[in-house]
Amino acid sequence: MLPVKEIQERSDRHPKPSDIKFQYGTAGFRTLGKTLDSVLFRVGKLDGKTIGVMVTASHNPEPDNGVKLVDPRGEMLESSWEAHATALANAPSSVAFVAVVDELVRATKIDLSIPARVVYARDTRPTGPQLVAALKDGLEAIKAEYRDAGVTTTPVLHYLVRTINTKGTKDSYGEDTEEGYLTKISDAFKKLLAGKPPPPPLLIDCANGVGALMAERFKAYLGDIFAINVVNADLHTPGVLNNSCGADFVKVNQKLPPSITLQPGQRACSLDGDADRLMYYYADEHGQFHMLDGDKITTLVASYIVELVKASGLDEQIKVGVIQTAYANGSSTKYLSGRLPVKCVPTGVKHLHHAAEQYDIGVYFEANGHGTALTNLRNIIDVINQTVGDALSDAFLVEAVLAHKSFSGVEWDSMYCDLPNRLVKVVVSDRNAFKTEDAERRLVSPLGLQVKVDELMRKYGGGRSFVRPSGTEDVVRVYAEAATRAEADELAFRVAGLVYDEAGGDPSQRPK
Ligand code: G16
Repeated sequence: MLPVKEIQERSDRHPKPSDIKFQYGTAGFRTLGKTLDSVLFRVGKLDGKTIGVMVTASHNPEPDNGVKLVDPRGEMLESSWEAHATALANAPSSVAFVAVVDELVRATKIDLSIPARVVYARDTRPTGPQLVAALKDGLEAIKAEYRDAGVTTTPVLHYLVRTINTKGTKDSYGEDTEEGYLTKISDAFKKLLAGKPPPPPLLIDCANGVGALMAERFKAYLGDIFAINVVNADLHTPGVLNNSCGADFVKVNQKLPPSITLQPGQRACSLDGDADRLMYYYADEHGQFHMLDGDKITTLVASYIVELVKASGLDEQIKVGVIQTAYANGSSTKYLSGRLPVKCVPTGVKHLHHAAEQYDIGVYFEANGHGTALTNLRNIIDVINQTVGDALSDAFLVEAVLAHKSFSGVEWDSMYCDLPNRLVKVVVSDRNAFKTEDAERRLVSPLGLQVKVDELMRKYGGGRSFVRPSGTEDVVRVYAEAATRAEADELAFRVAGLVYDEAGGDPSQRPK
């Protein structure tokens, strides 16, 4: 039996704002933190196995917040649950909310005699504590068993969910603690580096977010084998999170955070606000910045894995594949397609991860640095978080592969040459008017807009552009690449102009 009265009474303390329709986006619910109280009260209601709730808005500005839901295997919530989560979040009143819960219990045959189990965590955003309190109230209302994992990274929460659910089974993934996570990854990294010269110290930009806590903790576990230098680790000054630093800043602006200076030849990387994205870069001999994004990481890791598989004589038995999105640089797709199967799926780790599972070894990275490799190859398996992209574990993987290949940033970068590209955000009145097909590479609505984008693309040699609504910010994104930097910029801004005109915006705000 549902404790209806209790749920209703408590739900009344967390009313849904009547003027907001919550949308389950690319990575869960995400909007201004101060409007999310009712959403937090209402999430986290599955049965039996433990699920995870991460309170974070990742790369978004500090005032935003959000929820990422983690399924019992430690992966992103199964798409079929998104509709249920959306219905729960949007029920207009506590009475309607109870009705939706009741319907959900019936439709999905939830056994109410088994208590729901939830492990939750939050990043360092100022709205986190209040949203966690709303979540706890919701969990108590349905008499769920819960565990507070405190302030930690998204990948650690994914790890905890997988370890809790596999504890004592043949699939056991490790100890269900932060120490278990740190030990598992650092031990595997040390084994991979055995007999190799230690990599040069790595500067890690933590976006002034929770990744700084974990990066600091890793130091003790890495011992003398690998030195890391943690920067942008200010967790107290208001407004600094993801501000002019972090993986998204580097990828979008294609430059170093102003707070960082690199010596010629130095390698460094940036995480995002919840440490599930990784962006590498290095300074060449003239001190010039070069970005090594998710596509470069895919290429490095996938090529290394293919070499390992071949060297072990297993290439007939083991199928290796790469998953990308429309944002993948055309040169990376060309380079990889000549060597192994490459598949394109819509933006969002939830799509990439599931496609990667179709291979014996699936390597996926979004260009923006979200990714991992799903593999059973001995030695490298444990350094990689198998549940979700994990910036710190990915950085260790990169360093191990570079050590094995005796590569510096320069050799890695020269595997292929990026096509110049540009990403532009367009603010429109209704991003839901923009609908896509073909793994987000083509627009189906607004009607006729794709034809205009095609016409523009044809004017640029090697030009490629696409338009898609963001699932994490209230904007439409435009990506363009072309043979030269000037042409890539021009194509991006001309397509952004088309989008803006179509959406009927104020001419003074038109992108230029
Ligand atoms: C989330 C998703 C990523 C996606 C990114 C941007 O990242 O997990 O898969 O690439 O949003 O999505 P969109 O272009 O739809 O806004 P994060 O790091 O913000 O959680």
